[in-house]
Amino acid sequence: MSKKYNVAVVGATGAVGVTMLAILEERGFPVDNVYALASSRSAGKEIQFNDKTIVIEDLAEFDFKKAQIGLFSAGASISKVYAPIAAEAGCVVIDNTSQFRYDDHIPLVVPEVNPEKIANYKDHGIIANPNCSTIQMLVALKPIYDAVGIDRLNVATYQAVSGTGKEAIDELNQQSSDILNDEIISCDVYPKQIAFNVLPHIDVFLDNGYTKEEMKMVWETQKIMGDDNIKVNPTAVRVPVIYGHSEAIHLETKKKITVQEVNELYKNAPGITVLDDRNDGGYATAATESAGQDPVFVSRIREDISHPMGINLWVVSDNVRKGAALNSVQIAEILIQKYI
Ligand code: NAP
Ligand code: 12T
Repeated sequence: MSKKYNVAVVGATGAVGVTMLAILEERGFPVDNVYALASSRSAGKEIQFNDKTIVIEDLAEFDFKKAQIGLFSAGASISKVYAPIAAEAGCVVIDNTSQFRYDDHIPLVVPEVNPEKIANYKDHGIIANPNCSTIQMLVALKPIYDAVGIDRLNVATYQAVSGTGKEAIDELNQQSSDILNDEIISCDVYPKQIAFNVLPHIDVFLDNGYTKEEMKMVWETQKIMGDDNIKVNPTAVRVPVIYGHSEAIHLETKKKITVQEVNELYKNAPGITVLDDRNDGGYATAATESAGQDPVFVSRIREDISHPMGINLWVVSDNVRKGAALNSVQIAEILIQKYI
């Protein structure tokens, strides 16, 4: 009989945690016991996993000696406290928060880009999962980077509210309904109206005028590509979409590459689906193609008419799946195939 693993999902009642459980089930991950952990508010509630009823447990009371793998998505402050405790107990942590991503000794992994870094889990027993916007961008850029190099990129994101969590999904739905019914709206999660609006602000503002979400794309791209010289100029924007981040990416490559060559590269690229018919509707959008699906969709591949080394891409993917839960489960699959 092949080996089975005990898996703890931390933040199991959240937008990402629920999807982690669904993806473990869908992909037939070899689970022996699954432990669904959340705050004391959720402890005692029941969920279904592989036709079994699982009772949600309080994270604060859980003994991590019982698990070999911990999938964490309950926020950075929770990971800061509990990931080292889990790792110390012998449970390898795959962490979805920003807590450990920029630590030199902790691998930051996109399986299609740098799977070999998973081996470094041994340093601290923790592997970090990148930010959703970085993951889908790097899946799309890796084939081009390997073929011709990338000097610089400009990117504007159009990010779904599910990236913030379940309360943000509720806020978008409630504001939309209130506005359509001529009621007064309330803004609790975001500082301004998100329904029927666009906000140039994700995560906190930093001293350089960029937001932390924007700087994550800079720091994480350089770390994952292993290239401190790649220049990244991001603008991260929240849009009233529930699932699926979109990105307009403008690349400057080191050697000239044509649209036809990019299409050729994408034919054998893992995790990518090209949809680029250059006619009405012949492109991917967040709600119609990416929501609930695994691939990173690439559309609108064009040579930049203003720059000799420029290529433009439109990249769309489900932020909760490939941007978080799926990427973590793919890391766990490699971990068990090769290392534990
Ligand atoms: P969410 O829908 O708000 O869910 C938060 C989860 O954390 C819930 O399960 C919640 O449990 C749990 N939690 C909160 N406080 C806790 C505590 N004191 N002890 C134990 N569990 C606690 O948020 P989400 O969208 O799933 O995101 C969760 C985190 O994942 C984010 O903060 C972020 O760090 C990370 N994330 C990463 C990415 C990425 O880009 N890779 C994307 C999205 C999210 P209760 O239901 O009991 O409150
Ligand atoms: N603030 O994992 O609000 O660093 O969309 C992911 C998503 C932080 C993270 C968001 C965020 C993260 C968001």
